[in-house]
Amino acid sequence: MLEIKEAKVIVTCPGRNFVTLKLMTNEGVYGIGDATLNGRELAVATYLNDHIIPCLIGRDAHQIEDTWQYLYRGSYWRKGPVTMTAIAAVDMALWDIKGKVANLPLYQLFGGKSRDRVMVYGHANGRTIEETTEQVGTYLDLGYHAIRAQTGIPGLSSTYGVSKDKLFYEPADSSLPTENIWSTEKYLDHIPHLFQRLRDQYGFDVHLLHDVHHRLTPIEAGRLGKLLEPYRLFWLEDAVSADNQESFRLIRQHTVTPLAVGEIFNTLWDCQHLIQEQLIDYIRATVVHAGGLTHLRRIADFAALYNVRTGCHGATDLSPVCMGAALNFDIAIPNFGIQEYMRHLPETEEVFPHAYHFEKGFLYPGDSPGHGVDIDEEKAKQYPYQRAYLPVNRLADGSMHNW
Ligand code: EZ4
Ligand code: CO
Repeated sequence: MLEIKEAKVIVTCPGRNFVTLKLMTNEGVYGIGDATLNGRELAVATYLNDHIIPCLIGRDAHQIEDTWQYLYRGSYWRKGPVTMTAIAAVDMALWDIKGKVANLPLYQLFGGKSRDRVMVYGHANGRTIEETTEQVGTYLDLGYHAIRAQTGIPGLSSTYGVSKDKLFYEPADSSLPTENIWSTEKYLDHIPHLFQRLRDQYGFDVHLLHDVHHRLTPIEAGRLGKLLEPYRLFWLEDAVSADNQESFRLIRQHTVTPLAVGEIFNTLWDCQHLIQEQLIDYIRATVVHAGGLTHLRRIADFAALYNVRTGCHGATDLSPVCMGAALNFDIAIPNFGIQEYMRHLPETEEVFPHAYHFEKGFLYPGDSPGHGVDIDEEKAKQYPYQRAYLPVNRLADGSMHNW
């Protein structure tokens, strides 16, 4: 039997924090899984070290489904970002092992390629519409076919999605949460001008996306979707918080702008109604935060029944390990839509050598066995963990708002 013999959790900060689980077997083959939960990294490390790893030693590394069920049902306490990220890490590592044993890239185990390449989008952002427009031009020059555009809002000193660095976006910027101030009124007045400018300058051949980052109410989101209809967005992301899935019904009643949501979802239960009632067009759950490949494939299959396509989260806090796993998933499933891709810093790339590569707006998973991503433990040791939080958001009167 291929037995899990040893496991370790590697916490490293090559430009930002990443948590990685490494599972070793009695036959020498090992697998790795991403376990990074931005701003709550050590909670997952503890969950793995103290509560999961003791149960894994001696288990059959080939029994991925049974191990998933064991960790999900067997904990009694289901769901939640910490639990599901920890389960995802185990699941990714076990799929990696299975791929290596079979000597096949994971997409082959998922039924083979459904497409030759994976369309990705990057984040263009600037403090002003002019700056964002310029940045969209830079992405076009890099060959992107899809670009998310965000801009600073006049009268607000900082806005979600606007960063100092251009091809790298890191919102977890401080050892205690930074405080931002938000105004929905100012935002709603400004955003349509951005997309008008972008369409005037670049036409309709490029896919444009926008992320609202959970800041509107359903009726405000309906209004924004309607205002943006002339600019034909690929999607409007996280228009409202999806704690209440019914919220999306109200948005749908007012706009045909396609809707995407799900980067903070952990299970199929978070999007069951959104999918079944066709209230969204793209589901953004990804491997690391939604219970791994085993559970994400289940979400995607369910979504396929309702014409909902995938658009996996792929910001910088999703490690190259998650990206390698996501790309093997993206290239294999029938209802793939798009993959988010924010570049990692060179230090991160060094710690995580990977088989995937970017070319002219597409990512290719490569043909290495498993998910095709490894970790250089010696290099990882050079970058100790640094506490970093995502910002918090308040309205002008001091009320807490969604960040
Ligand atoms: O703010 O990944 O679409 N991407 C995003 C991200 C999230 C971060 C949070 O960790 O909304 O930039
Ligand atoms: Co987002």
